[in-house]
Amino acid sequence: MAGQWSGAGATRSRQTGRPAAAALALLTLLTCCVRCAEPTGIKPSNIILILADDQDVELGGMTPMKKTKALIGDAGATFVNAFTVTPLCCPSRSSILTGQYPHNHEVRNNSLSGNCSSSLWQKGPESEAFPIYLNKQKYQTFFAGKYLNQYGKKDGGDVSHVPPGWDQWHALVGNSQYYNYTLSVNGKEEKHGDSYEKDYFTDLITNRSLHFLDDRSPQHPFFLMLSPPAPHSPWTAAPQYQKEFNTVKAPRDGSFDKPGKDKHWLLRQPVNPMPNSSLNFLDDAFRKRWQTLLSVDDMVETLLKKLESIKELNNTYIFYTSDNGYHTGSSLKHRPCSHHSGHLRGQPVCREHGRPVLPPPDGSLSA
Ligand SMILES: [Ca+2]
Repeated sequence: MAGQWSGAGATRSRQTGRPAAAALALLTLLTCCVRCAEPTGIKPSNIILILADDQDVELGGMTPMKKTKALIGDAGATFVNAFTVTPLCCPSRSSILTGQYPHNHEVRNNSLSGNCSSSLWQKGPESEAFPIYLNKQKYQTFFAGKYLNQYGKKDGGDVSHVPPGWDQWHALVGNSQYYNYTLSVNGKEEKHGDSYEKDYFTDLITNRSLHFLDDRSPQHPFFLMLSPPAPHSPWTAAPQYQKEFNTVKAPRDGSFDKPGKDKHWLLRQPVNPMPNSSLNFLDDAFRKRWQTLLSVDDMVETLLKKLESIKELNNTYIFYTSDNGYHTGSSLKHRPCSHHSGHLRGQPVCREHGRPVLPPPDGSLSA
């Protein structure tokens, strides 16, 4: 991640467009959360990492998340020029977990043959991922949500495979879903249907994290990693949000529906100009993405209220970020995976309530 630092904790800033490792920078911050407290002998800070799926910044992906911006970004810091290591779910998530670039952890794409949650990954990089370090420091660790795209599949160790370092494990089998999915709950299969109250995945992640906080041991710090499906397809919003943003359309500025005749072969593939059916699809997808994020915004608010009620808010770092960006209509219609800046950029925000957020050494987040 390369970045210009902004927000309450900002002391210096630097403009740079050089993509570097968001994952490494995030790990540095996470590690510092632990190490800063070690010499004093006091209980280390708690850490919460919320990882959205395909949430862009260049299309205004944070716009619907007013509570998250106020409660985390405005109360802490926003990294306004941040880049993921690669714009694809599984390699990016593997980097976040290990701090390694894809050429080192060797997860090349979202398939098993591309090393996504493969046995090679499980025996190698996953056995050295950062939750193991936190667990050794007596952190109570909790995961809920989408892990890696091939996680839980039969050829990837099935649901019985629980990565090391996690005390509580509620991981989605496969790729993002909102209903009708399967979880591995501490290595046991748990199937879900389509009842909003029982099954809506973003809310289930929130509710289970609240239970974990109720059951935790107050003597030790905790680490929560919450990985909601939003705003990834199939873009299924909660019932109360399905009519929101009904006049919003995908942005028409920048490279929207521009011909790519003189560009890379990939950019030359879409039909140009786009037919009305494509434009309608993109506008619909854009609205639905924002609608799904409203439940994530609720998640952030609910969590912070919970932290306040259990008197842990003043000792908790909260990080919010995405595994990769996205685009709708900018030369490539709708996909997350190319190396154009819209797909690489997310906008991480973090907060440590009660103390200044630690600034990076030179105001950037270069790895
Ligand atoms: Ca993703």
